[in-house]
Amino acid sequence: MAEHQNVLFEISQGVATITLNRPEKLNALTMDMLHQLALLIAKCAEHDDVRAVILTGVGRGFSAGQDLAAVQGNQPVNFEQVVREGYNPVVQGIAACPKPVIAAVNGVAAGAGANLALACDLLVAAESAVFIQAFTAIGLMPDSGGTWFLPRIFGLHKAKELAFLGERLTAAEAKQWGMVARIFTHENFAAESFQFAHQIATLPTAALAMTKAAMHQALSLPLAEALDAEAKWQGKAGLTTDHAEGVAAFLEKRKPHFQGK
Ligand code: T3D
Repeated sequence: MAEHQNVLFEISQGVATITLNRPEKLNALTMDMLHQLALLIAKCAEHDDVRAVILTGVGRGFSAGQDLAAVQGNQPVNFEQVVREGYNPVVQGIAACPKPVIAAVNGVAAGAGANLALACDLLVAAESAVFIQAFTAIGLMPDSGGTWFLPRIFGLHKAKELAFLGERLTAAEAKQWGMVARIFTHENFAAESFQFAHQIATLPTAALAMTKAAMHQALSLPLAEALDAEAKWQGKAGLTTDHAEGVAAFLEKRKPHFQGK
């Protein structure tokens, strides 16, 4: 496992695991950690051995968001710059990554920590995980894509309720809303999260990349243009080795072996 001070990175069986490693501060994020995250996500995007990515945390927190100690002091901090240079590249990196990115939310996810999880393609959560839009409590507003993701997941009014009140959303509630795909017990969380990611890594991941790109595109397209884009993406999907393998496996009544190509 390669170690950057507060972010760990490992690739195993087609799954890259990026782990926030500052448990004594609930993985509160520093600018250095955000830069490391952006670099590691870009590495996963490029790396042929990586077919799925897990983002998780060590200890009882996924991430408590911005390290508030780092932005408190005598000098006013330029929050616009922190958001533009720290958080936005991570969110954009996850969105642009042609590999499925899974947030394995092991515990509390607050502020930007919650919204980095929402930026991922799928979320799994420990029973004890909670999501908190903690911004209002410190006189800020949601960032890291919160204003984009929350209304899309919850609808406008529930999104505003979560953002305004900053109340805890439990893992069970998040699953009811469709935001969390699976809930695992705390004891088996790491193993079950890895198993889930590994299952996804064995799917036709080139087609998953196209699905992700097409869905993100479609969010801002009229139906006719989304249909046009779908036709183009499907044209590419139809040329993949995995498509040929999927059809052959169906006709031969066997399990397909997809390579992500
Ligand atoms: O530049 C900018 O600021 C703009 C960008 C903003 C993005 C954001 O993310 S703004 C939102 C920042 N996050 C928060 O406001 C959350 C603050 N934390 C909390 O509200 C609570 O810690 C939690 C609800 C997440 C968990 O509560 P609890 O009771 O389980 O744990 P705790 O005792 O509060 O925290 C444990 C330790 O982590 C503690 O350290 P200590 O006292 O034992 O040495 C605490 O200070 C530290 N910690 C928790 N969150 C942060 C933090 N340290 C620095 N920054 C934090 N965000």
